[in-house]
Amino acid sequence: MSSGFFYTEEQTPNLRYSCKINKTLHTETTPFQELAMIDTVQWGRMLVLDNMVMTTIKDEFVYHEMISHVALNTHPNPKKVMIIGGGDGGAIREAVKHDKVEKAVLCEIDGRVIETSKEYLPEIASALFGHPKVEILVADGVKHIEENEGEYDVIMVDSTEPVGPAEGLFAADFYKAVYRALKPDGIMVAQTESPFVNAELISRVYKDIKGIFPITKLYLASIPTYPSGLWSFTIASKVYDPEAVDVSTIPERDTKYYTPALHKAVFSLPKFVQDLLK
Ligand code: AAT
Repeated sequence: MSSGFFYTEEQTPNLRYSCKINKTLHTETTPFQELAMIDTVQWGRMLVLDNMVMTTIKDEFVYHEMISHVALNTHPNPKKVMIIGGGDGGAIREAVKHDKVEKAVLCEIDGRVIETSKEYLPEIASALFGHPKVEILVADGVKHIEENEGEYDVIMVDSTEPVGPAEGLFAADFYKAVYRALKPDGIMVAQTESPFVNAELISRVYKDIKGIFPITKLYLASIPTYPSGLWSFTIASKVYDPEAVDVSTIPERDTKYYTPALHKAVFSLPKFVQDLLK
């Protein structure tokens, strides 16, 4: 919903978020969702899907670095990586920074997200312009994961909220299929919403994933344009413990949020978040 000079999002029936607009650059109805590109004063250009902020130029680094580098620095040899969703290209841009990543496959259901991100968010979509390590599939991530077994070292679930096309990406059966699609020492990471706004979802998803993978952990990052500003990621691993990584061996990379010290620190959770995982 945009009224007057502000973009306003109804984050929950009790919570609205507004930001001042310079210009609405593009709107369309894709076969999957309502898509908008809005230039905002505070956050620069913003991708909005179904009236929810997906990413913005000014704060995208937090989400994209944190969904990718924790898993990729935990796996000793992440050769083949899958990103489900993530059509803006931010997560795959981070993935290809790793020398050991030989191939990064993006499986995005909505080709229009990819095309409009290349047009309006080229800084985020930089790896989508013919990068040699990148393969792009326009397909349903649930189906792709079900059809591939033992294929990937790391799978990142960079999905929209659990409504519409992304509903299946939060289901226990999907996590079982992710387990099968991973190699015997594979790692998955998923964006799992806000501990303030989506507490029940976090508890349920964590329990489901913990029932499937031997190692399951949750970590947090501060993302100002998402509901409540505090965001969670759930990481699950067959062999390597993300908290046990010797962070002194992590090579220096071009990041703005992630650091090796932070990699350790993010697993120290506030008490109310620990309580969601019991
Ligand atoms: N990189 C941050 C942006 C996103 S967008 C998530 C993407 O997931 C969208 O482009 C959407 O089209 C895609 N998607 C949804 N369902 C599927 C599916 N079944 N298969 C493949 N792709 C899918 C994430 C924002 C996170 C949180 C926002 N509050």
